[in-house]
Amino acid sequence: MAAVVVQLGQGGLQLGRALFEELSRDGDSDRSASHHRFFHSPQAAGPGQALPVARAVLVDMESKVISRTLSQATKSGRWRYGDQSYFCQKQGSGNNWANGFCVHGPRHEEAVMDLVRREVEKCERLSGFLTMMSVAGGTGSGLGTYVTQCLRDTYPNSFILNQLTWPYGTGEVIVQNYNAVLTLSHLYRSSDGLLIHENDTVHKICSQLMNIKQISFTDINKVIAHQLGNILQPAYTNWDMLEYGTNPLGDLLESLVTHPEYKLLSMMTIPQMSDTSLQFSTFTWPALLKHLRQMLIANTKMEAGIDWRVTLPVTGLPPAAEPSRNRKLHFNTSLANLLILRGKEVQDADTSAFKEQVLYTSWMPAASALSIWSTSQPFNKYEKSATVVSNSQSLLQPLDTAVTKAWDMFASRAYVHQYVKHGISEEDFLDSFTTMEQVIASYSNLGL
Ligand SMILES: Nc1nc2c(ncn2[C@@H]2O[C@H](COP(=O)(O)OP(=O)(O)OP(=O)(O)O)[C@@H](O)[C@H]2O)c(=O)[nH]1
Ligand SMILES: [Mg+2]
Repeated sequence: MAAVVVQLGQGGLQLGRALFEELSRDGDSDRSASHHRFFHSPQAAGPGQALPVARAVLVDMESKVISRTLSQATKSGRWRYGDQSYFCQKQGSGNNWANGFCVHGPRHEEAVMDLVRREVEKCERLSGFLTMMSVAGGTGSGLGTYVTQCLRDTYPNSFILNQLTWPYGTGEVIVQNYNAVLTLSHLYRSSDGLLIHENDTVHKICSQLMNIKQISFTDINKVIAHQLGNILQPAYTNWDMLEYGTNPLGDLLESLVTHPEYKLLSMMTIPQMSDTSLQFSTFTWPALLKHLRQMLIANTKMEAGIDWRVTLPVTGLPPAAEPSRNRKLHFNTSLANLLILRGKEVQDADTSAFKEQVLYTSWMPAASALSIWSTSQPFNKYEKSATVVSNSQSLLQPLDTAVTKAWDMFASRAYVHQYVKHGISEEDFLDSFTTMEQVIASYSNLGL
């Protein structure tokens, strides 16, 4: 089954291109299956026209990033975007969610949905949509939210996964927390799952694991694209029965989003390192899985600086009998996890440590909370890699911080008039805050 990727705003355009680049580079994996999911092959019309074409729609309100993205893709020499797969205007949304959502959205709905429809018609069977955007600007976040609602209305039976880039905490955009709150609260109604990457975390991966000195968005996007590739490339959803996952977005969402109140997904991958370090490293499944499990329970999204003091309570003991350190160092409680293993000797990997009930909220039986995908095909240059996509408390902290900061600004009505001007009322803001408070409360309760 194929998926259509909808890339919106600067962040979505740049990261989306990095994703197709990563998928097109993964030459070792099952080419036809992977290829078919995200590319189609047009009838060759002329020189350069025979390259695989990404199943993508690009949308931005400025033409600059679109034209750069299109030409960078063609320059790869391995794939390209369709000649008429993009929509752009002359002026961006000025980091204003309301401008994207209330103005550009309705105005350009027909043109954008027309592009989407044409891409959908090229899919023999549609798995669903992967939309990619940052939550801090105006176009990706505002227009992206609007387009997601249109997708939901037009394709009620298709899966929609929104990949969202979370801004740096220190922030380049003064109203980023407003935009993030408005995006999440609205997407919570129309999307099937929100997979969030935090720029701060990925920046740390680039500096501490990849040893990059001057970190650019290109570096950050490569890391995120690698993580996404790990979940989107083909794998067996049931190794013992040799069942092959045919619906990349549906399989993922059905494993992880089992309750409409919980749609926030985060992910961690191991190993991630520079090419130089990789040459001198060997990996074993027990070591990889031990580290990945600790990353999950201590909520460290990278291998460096894992806090090994965070432990799970010993099962069977009443809370009072537990060593006090267990209660002090809060661990990350999960609702559901998807573990994805790629590489040599994958059949020997012992995954039982991810199946323990204490990892999961009490009302979710571990047997249905954990899904495992695996394949002996290595992914890109890593001979073995392990990834966990998690529906857990791991995003509580960035979410709580953004909502608190946005609320503080809203209390003094800072910048609110600029949103009202474009059609968002104070009431809408309040509704969004209420939705987010509810989401935060639900995730907090997982740990009780
Ligand atoms: N990871 C990543 N983040 C990006 C990239 N480009 C921008 N961002 C982040 O995205 C946010 C800014 O949003 P943009 O995507 O530039 O905004 P936009 O959607 O184009 O909206 P307008 O420019 O307001 O029309 C900031 O938080 C940036 O950190 C990128 O290539 N990769
Ligand atoms: Mg922009």
